[in-house]
Amino acid sequence: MIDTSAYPLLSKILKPTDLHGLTRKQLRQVADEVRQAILDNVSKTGGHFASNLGTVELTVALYATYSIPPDIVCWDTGHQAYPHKMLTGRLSQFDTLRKYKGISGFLRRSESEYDHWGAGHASTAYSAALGFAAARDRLGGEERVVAIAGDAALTGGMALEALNNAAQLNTDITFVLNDNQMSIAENVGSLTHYFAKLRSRPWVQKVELKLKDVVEHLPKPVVRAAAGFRHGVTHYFAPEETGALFEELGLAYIGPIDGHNLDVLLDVFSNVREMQGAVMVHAITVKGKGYEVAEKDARTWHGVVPFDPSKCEMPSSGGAVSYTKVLGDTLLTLAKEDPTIVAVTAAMPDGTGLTQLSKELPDQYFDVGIAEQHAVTFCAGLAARGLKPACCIYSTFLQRGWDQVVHDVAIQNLPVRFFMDRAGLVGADGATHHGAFDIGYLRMLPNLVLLAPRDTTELAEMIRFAMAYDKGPIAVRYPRGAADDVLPESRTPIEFGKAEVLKEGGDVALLAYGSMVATAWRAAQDVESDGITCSVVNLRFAKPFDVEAIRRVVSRSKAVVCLEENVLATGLGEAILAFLHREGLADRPVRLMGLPDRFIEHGSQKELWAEVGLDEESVASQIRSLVRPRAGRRLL
Ligand SMILES: Cc1ncc(C[n+]2csc(CCOP(=O)(O)OP(=O)(O)O)c2C)c(N)n1
Repeated sequence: MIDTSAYPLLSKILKPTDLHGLTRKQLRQVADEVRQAILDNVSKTGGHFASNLGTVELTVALYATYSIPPDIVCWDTGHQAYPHKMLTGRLSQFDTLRKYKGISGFLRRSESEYDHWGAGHASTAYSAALGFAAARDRLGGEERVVAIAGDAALTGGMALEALNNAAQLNTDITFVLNDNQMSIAENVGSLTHYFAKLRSRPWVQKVELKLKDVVEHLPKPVVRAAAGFRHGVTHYFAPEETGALFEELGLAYIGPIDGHNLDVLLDVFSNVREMQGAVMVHAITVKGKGYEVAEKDARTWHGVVPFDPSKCEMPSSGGAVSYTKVLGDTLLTLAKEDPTIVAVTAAMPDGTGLTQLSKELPDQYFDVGIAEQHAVTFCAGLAARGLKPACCIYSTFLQRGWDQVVHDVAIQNLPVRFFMDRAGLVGADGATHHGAFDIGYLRMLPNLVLLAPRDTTELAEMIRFAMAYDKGPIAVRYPRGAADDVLPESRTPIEFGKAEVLKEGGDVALLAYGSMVATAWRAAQDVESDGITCSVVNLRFAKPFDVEAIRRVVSRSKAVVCLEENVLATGLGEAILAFLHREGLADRPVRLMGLPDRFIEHGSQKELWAEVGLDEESVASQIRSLVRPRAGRRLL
């Protein structure tokens, strides 16, 4: 529990309606205390930083003017909703932010009754809020519905799909566009230029009377007749701008407004709450607001590790070379040698390791925005016309482009190379970000080859292998962070569909995939002290897996353990078990180790591996239980 006495007014706000009745001066103080609390606490725990400093006034103003409950607020992604958490009774828990069993870094419907919408992936809030509004209209209710999304979230197709649907539903809803001109990196695409154009218009400063006039003097049926009313309001505030995109979509557009000017925000929101139809409030904010270095370099300060706030610098992460860096470096080297290689990211140049490549080879680099579906099909087009696309993407975000992988890549058998970072448990980002499903969702697809390296050196080899492979789609999955360097340095070259047998032993065959190879190796060493001998197989390929190596090693073993950092349902273990049955090799005990059939929350990777039984100790005890089912009795 943090000491909340440093925030005398904020600590008294336990729910949004506690803000009602406070003077504007007091609301200003609450906002200042929220900003201070973000700095004090996120600098200790790490977490999303710049985005949250940018939403302080927006949140205070919204919660001071809307009535929550019953009103509903849907935050997009949720990485900018720490002020929301602080105003909904969770200030004292900020020392547990993103920690094991602590509060999540995103919104979770299970965490708080005020988290109306859970997220982690971007661009969902507008759709969800429309669902809330349409359900209210059908079920009967008076609550207002608000959705807040960043400018980069609008590069995601789903947000635009929702806006396209909004006016047609003829429902009352407030969309807020939190425009800070940034994604994690600079925002991309034509919409961002369009927003810049809107930003250049005179800012709305005095909304209250004008808007009230409009609302009060329009008879209800006219107000309900959405188009006329909306255009009326829009033109009231922005007479010089016609044909604005939002207007054309049938929304009333109000903006741009200063997203840090509490007075303006309070005026606007208290009036917009009374408006009918779909309204878009365009608020201009500054990512990192109030912490100078973060304002200047919001990209670096988007997400932070613990830092000393007085020093104004982010400690360097140091340590072993990450998988992400190896991807970036290797692809850069290959792309320099071969100009037909192109790298594609969906708004994650830093996270996927492509930043250096983007600087050195800008013509061989594409950032398509938060648009994973488009990224995949764009790569399919690039491949169809003869380039060699590397689609660099997190495992969790490729979920969004799955139909595109099936329909546009696999069915057409196009040689798109997928490099899936953050496969397995990612740690503090939690359930929405774990790469828990990709083995299943890719293994089932005809034509697609799927592999995973045992360490970073092998990743580099697999990248070379994948970029040279041109017979169809191929995907390499690798985990967050750096590799465990426990494995022997001797290596065999990557061969299509071939595993690498690292160690042979007669008792238990450990068939391990990707990140689990090192864990299997450590567990095998551990049980050796009990006289138990294991084979350790680095499977390398999940599809096609090496039936010969598996047949050979298993037939010499008394028991089998399959290990993967993926849900067991649809995982590689299930496929191997089916194979062993077909081969008549399932007559010995076979254990499948992987992620259980539930969503895993946040925590350090170590804590989470221990929780799900994928740490070295759990694997070793599984091996012992196979060899000695009852204490002291060797059955096998
Ligand atoms: C589908 C998806 N792709 C990528 C991400 C990674 N991501 C997290 S926040 C973010 C940038 C969001 O920018 P914006 O919506 O403008 O909000 P801001 O941080 O600027 O407030 C990205 C790309 C994600 N969360 N979801």
